[in-house]
Amino acid sequence: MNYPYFFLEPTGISAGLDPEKFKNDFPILRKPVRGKKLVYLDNAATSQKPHTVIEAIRQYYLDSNANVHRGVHWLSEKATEAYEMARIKMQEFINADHADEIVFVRGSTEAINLVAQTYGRKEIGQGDEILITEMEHHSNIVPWQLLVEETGADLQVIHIDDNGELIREELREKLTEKTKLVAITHISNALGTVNPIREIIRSAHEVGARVLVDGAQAAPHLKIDVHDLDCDFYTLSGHKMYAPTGIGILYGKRELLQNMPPYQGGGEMITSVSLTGSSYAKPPYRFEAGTPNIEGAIGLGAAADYLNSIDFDTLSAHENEVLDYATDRLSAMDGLKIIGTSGHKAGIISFVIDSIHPHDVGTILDQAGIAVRTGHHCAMPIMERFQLPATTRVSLALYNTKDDIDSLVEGLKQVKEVFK
Ligand code: C6P
Repeated sequence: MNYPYFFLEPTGISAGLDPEKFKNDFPILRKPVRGKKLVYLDNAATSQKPHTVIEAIRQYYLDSNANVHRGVHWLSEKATEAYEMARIKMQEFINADHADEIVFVRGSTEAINLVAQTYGRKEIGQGDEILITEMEHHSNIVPWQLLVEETGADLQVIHIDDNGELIREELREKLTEKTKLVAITHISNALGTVNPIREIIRSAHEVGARVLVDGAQAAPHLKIDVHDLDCDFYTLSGHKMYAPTGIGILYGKRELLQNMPPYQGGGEMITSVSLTGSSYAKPPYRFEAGTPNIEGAIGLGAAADYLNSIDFDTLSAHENEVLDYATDRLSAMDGLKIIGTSGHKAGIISFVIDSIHPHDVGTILDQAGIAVRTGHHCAMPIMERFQLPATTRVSLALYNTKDDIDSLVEGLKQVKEVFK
């Protein structure tokens, strides 16, 4: 890869994975919180950002800030070059066949709404079915509820078992020729379950259904290969994979995007406009109305470079080792119950402890400098399934270590002490 000046070559990362060295790549991790060493275990909400991402954005503003696709001047050319290079980086990151299959959006939420409001409105109608699962984030439920209200289509749901895995028989029963779209998460944000999406995509295609995969939680943990998966749409939120907030991508197969109407109207998504009508640009520009998040796209490209510089097998092995260690240590605690016990998990552990409210757990851990998320995690149907109001969730990134887990366990002992 030839790095222009705004994309710094990621430094100090190689196949041998040294998480302590990774911590040095993330400046915020060296800053104390409440006078304590920060133990950041809320990565599924948003990850911290490496120096190379922060620096790419800084360099962009220092050297080439201008609007994209609009100016003939030097700065605008530089900004456009950086923005389009970021698209190519994301194409390569997920192994899409073409750069025009990558639409920049705000994140997974916007990507799913875009598909619902364009592909969905055009292709799905009365009598058709959309198949989702009980483990979806609200972002992969509500857009489809809005669509079925509008179109008269039907929303079908695959439920989960006590381990937090999809019930396969329901998949077989509910996937029929009426199914027009399957919308499924790659990894559950509240349970950590990794779904067998390759198999689901194949089964869906056999009945003629299209598949949207919500990859918000997968991008930081798994190597994503949309060509190999053969999914029709894949969504991704940059801020969970070490990039800034407010940027993500929608991947769509070229022939699908080409047949989808625009999502929003405005500048840059047209080929011509008169007062009586307009014609629309080709994808991906048709779906990128208005001035885009240029700095975000550049930061996302830099995050893809950062992840690409690490061998994914080594990364997964490290994260799984910390996950297994955390699972063992937490399971050994009296009164602690893990919610989501699938054998196929990545980076996430939800739990309840005694009858202590998760918000109290989170507040006491915070006093010790430990950041976790508590609540329903925007996955209320999962809470209902396990008859819980909330859980405490620990979510890992590549910079987390077994030491972080030891600190967590010590923190939880303090929580138990307070509520003894
Ligand atoms: N989950 C969490 O703490 P956005 O907000 O658009 O970047 O991502 C939405 C989203 C979609 N799908 C899944 C599986 C997700 O986990 C998320 C975001 C965060 O779990 C914030 S609620």
